Amino acid sequence: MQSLFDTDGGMEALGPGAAVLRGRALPCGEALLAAIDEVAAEAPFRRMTTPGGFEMSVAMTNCGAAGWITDRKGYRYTAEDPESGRPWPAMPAAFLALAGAAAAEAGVTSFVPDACLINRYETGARLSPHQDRDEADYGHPIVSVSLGVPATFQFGGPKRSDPMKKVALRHGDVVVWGGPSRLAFHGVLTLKDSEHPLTGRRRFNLTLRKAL
Ligand code: MD3
Ligand code: FE
Repeated sequence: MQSLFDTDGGMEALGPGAAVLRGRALPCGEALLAAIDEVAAEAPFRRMTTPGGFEMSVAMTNCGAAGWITDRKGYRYTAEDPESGRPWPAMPAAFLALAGAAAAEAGVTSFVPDACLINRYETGARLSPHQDRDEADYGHPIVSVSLGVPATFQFGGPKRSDPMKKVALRHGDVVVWGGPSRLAFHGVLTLKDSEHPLTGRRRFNLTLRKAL
């Protein structure tokens, strides 16, 4: 049985508790992108403002019981989309199935996410290094799914000053971040101009979390 800490057989360890499943979402890529379009029809992508007053270059939306937002007041999860006042769209079944299967492959049984942040990168967009600390229980992993044009992801340790290593994340790559990697600093370098047959010049990233 493979676990987060093995590197054999299609699973690559990025760090302690972080496993890359290369191409794991390739068979369902078109279904995931269709589901993203359905979510965005109800809850459009928007560029949010950080507490410091900067507009993020990455456009975001959410689905599931809880959605991650930022505004001048801070970072948090909400049950409703602040733009519409309505609940976030339901989590598509294809997201739940992929997240559960990927977590199981990495040795985490019964992962049932209640929040999915959907990030949309256009050429020039970036995500500066940060920790994901707005969830109730860091014992649950985060599953990320990369779609569309490739990006360079950087990932360090629990301190901002820890050295960061770079890894390419391509269409269909799934990463399970658990254990000591759950609170690692991470970010995405400026997206280079390139094209993907399914998304044009864009990259989408799903982050599936148990937030509540
Ligand atoms: C490592 N998103 O939404 S996904 C984010 O590609 C975020 O859009 C990036 O960081 C993106 O918060 C990276 C990979 C990822 C997600 C969560 C992590 C890596 C992580 C949490 C802890 C450690
Ligand atoms: Fe993050």
